[in-house]
Amino acid sequence: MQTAAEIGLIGLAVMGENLSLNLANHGFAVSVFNRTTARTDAFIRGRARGTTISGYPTLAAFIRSLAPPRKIMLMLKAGPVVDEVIEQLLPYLEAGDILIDGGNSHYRDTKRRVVMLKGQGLHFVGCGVSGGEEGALHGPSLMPGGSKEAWPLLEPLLLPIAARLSDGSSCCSWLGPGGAGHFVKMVHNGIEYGDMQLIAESYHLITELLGLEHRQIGEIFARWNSGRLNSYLIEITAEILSFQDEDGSPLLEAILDAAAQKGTGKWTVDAALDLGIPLSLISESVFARCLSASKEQRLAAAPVFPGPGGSWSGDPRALLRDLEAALYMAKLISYGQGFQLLATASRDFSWNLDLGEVARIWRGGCIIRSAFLETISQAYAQCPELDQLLLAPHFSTTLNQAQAALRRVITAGVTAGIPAPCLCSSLQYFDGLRSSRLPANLIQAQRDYFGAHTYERTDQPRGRFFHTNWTGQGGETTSGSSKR
Ligand code: NBP
Repeated sequence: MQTAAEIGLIGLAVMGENLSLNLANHGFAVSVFNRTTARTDAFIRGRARGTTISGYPTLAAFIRSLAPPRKIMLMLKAGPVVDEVIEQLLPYLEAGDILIDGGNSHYRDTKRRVVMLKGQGLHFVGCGVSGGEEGALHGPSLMPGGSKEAWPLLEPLLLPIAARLSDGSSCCSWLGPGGAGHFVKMVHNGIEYGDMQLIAESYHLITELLGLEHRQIGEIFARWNSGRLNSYLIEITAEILSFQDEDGSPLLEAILDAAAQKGTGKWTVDAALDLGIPLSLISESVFARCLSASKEQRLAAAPVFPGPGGSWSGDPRALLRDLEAALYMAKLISYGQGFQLLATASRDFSWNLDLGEVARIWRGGCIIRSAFLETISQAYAQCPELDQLLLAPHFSTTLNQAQAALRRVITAGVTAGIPAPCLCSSLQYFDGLRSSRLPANLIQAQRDYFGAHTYERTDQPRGRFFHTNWTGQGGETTSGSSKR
């Protein structure tokens, strides 16, 4: 008789297949189910042949194969599909069973599902999975959160299959209740958007200002990858730049310059707006993809607006040194903004996120993995209550050292008319952050002038609000809706 499986997995597309193989490679008995049975059959006959994976044609048979309390991982298209499958599963489940959603679900959906299933005696865990196909198979970064009661039963299954750091620790850690896991995964993806755009802007500046060939630019990125910019995205950029099409020309040149966005970048920006966090760099990266996708408009505008013209003259080696420093500084600022978003969500939603631990589990397996994340873990280890990552010693020292380089790079780009929205945005944020006085006094005056929204005074304690009858014609009544 077949022994009961330790975990079940529903959804055999690229992520589900690879995660179930990863579980099997770690010795777990895995049952799998997929809506389209032909896919299950092909998997069992193909990649899963000779492993501890068993496939089932019906949900009833799949559920019967699982050891109680059942642990079922959903690797499904995010959205209503997850609710549909939960509905289909409910008649078969018993109190204490655990559902793990490993897809890119919205954190609000996860929070709702945790509450809904708790009412039925079931545990629901929203587990961010990052690392794509390779990560899913060899070790992803896993970001679980939700029903804490499930964690002691899941820990022995999830810790071994996640990526491992050189100190032997696993890139998986319990993050918090409700939608905490999926929120952290969402911010991971937002940071990924920012990193990718910053790298793309650097490539664009090198191409346009220095006129180097793709192979040479690939060598520059490979060199950067051996220094403080060391990361998966810089590494693959070097490889992409050197990759040749069938005719020997760089494949990158043949790829259409219109980037897609699937939603997690937008969700991150939505969350930042909801929580009032200046997540300017990631926001710019989403908008940069939107502008890139407006290819027809750009083609129409190009001949109408010729730009400044002229060629750049300067020391190419100095420009490359500056660009490396500028890229590192902009990256620091992006992560500073991302971690501020995490800190605020943690406080507002009472998640008690361990931000140093978040940085640690992102150091392996996931798309934004990099050496630099260790620096963030160290900053939070030294000061767990750190309010602004950029004020931690390594960060403030680097920003002070690199700001002149960032200004020079941006000046070169702006003068030549080369767009670098995220590099520019990082400097704008930095200059705003280090300004003890901003022109928001005028904004408050304007708001009070036209809408009686009131203002605070510099010569009075915070929290006391004043209204001025600016024209002599308004009354003394103030707006009750926006004292801020
Ligand atoms: P997809 O996101 O393409 O989802 C495909 C799976 O959903 C298939 O198993 C499909 O079954 C199933 N499905 C659909 Br579509 N509609 C269904 C329904 N009404 N009822 C039951 N099953 C249904 O797969 P993926 O790319 O492997 O991603 C899985 C999850 O992991 C997603 O949430 C994704 O955002 C997330 N993720 C993906 C990556 C990545 O690199 N791809 C990385 C990290 C996270 P079928 O075979 O019968 O159509």
